[in-house]
Amino acid sequence: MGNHLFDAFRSSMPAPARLLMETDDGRSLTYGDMLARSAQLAHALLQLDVEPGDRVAVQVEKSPEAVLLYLACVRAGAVFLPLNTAYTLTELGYFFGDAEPRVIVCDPARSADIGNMAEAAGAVVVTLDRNGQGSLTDQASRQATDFHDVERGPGDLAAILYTSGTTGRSKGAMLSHENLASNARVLVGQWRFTSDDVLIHALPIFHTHGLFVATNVVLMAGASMLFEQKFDAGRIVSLLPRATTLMGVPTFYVRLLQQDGLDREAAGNIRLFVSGSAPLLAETHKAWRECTGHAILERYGMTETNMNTSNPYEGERRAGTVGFPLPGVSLRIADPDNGKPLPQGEVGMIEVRGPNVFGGYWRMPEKTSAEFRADGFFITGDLGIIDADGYVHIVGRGKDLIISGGYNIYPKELESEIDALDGVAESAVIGVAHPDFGEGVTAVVVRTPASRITAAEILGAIAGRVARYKHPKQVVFVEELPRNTMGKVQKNLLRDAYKDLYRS
Ligand code: MLC
Ligand code: AMP
Repeated sequence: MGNHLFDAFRSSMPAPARLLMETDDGRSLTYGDMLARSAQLAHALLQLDVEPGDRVAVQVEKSPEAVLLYLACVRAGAVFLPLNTAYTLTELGYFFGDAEPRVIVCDPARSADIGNMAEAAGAVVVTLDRNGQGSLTDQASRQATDFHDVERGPGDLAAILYTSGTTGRSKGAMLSHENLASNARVLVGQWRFTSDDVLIHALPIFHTHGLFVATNVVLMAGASMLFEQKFDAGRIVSLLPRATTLMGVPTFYVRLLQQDGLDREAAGNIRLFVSGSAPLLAETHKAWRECTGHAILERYGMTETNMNTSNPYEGERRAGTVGFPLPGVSLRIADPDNGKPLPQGEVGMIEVRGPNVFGGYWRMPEKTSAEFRADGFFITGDLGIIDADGYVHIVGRGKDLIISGGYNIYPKELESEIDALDGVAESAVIGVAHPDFGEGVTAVVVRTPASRITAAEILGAIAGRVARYKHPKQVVFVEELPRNTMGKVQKNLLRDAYKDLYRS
């Protein structure tokens, strides 16, 4: 049977001496190195008693070794479970309790704290730092450089990625070998990736965009990447002449446009700029075209589905749209209440079905069935319309979700934290237009009578509990929240009232 996903990477692997990645601190890794070192890590995982289907939870800084660990998990038949490096210990506690990992890989600086939690969860803790050093790599360095990949079929789990839930409880999206392999294969074809491509990789590798869209596509094409620890606009401009393609969230493009050196010449070697994870403003699309001569290719996806749609490689890349359903993906606009397909041109719920769509939420059968229609379509929570030419437009969200700099933030999680504070009667957390992040997290708070709680106190209280990127950029105090006749907070009125909060 083989190992479905890794065999797919192997089938397009170039000669061992070809470069897979080069880092900003001058390290390089060839495809041959990748094979040998992921084999060593796979052996190390087996020595830690990892069995097929076991979860390996990973909260580590971006490094080549972190990518190798992902591949080692695939090869060892384990389920890779990446976690945002910004997550607090409180947040991690939930993930460990829910996923019950066999192994937790973390930064040495966190191993003492995580060690205590891991013991309770029955997991073993090993370390890996941003330079690729740690107890895991020590152990791996003593292993053989060849490995007989553990057999895994198309439907076996390759990864679980947690995605925040509307009720505040995160849900683990279960992604199979075929979900990942099929999507990467389709994207390689649609975006014309070849082994000659050099991708600037400046995204985090704990979410779908940086891990699967960027890394899997590079591996599936036998291409290479300039692997950046984090996004630095000035540096990216200096790398453009050495690359052929860039993938980013809209904030990347907004920030790059502010750089002096960005022009047609600087972007002359690039054949493709891709944007996704959040809406790219039509004005950014236009400004980019004027500055570099390139039309950014916008695509649409989500953790649960990988990529669903893409603007065309050849043909018009229409600003403000996410293009056409990818080959193999069925996409319909449906009545949100009953899933009945709506006529072309009407706004409704975007629903998708295909080999890219996940199998369900980890140990949450009710939540899974609530988000699938009987005929297998997944209810994305995004509202859209298909225009007369077939382009999909995302016009809003049926879910109460904020996307800031490409990260998802569910208001409910913050509202629960803020409402629990002494001196707070209630709160509503909203996303407000933000020039850098797209949406800025904003807390609208009603104090209890006589309370003098301040914004700084509120932010201080949530500091150790929720990741920093989720923190409100501003807290505003009001006497009461607007409600409709049903008593529901009218967030649309709040969004309107504060729409200029971040405009300078
Ligand atoms: C960082 N900060 C953010 C933030 N990122 N605040 C709000 N929104 C964000 N996205 C805060 C930090 O907490 C910190 O706060 C301060 O900004 C500076 O931190 P930093 O690390 O220096 O930030 P910076 O490097 O500037 O990061 C911005 C960014 C980054 C846009 C480069 O957020 C990023 O890489 N975003 C990409 C996210 C992504 O990959 N999404 C894909 C999800 S998959 P303080 O208070 O400490 O100063 C998906 C599916 C799909 O959505 O379709 O792709
Ligand atoms: P996540 O759960 O982090 O994977 O985020 C997925 C969500 O990001 C989707 O449901 C959309 O709301 C949003 N998204 C992704 N790509 C785009 C895009 N190109 N335009 C608008 N929204 C997007």
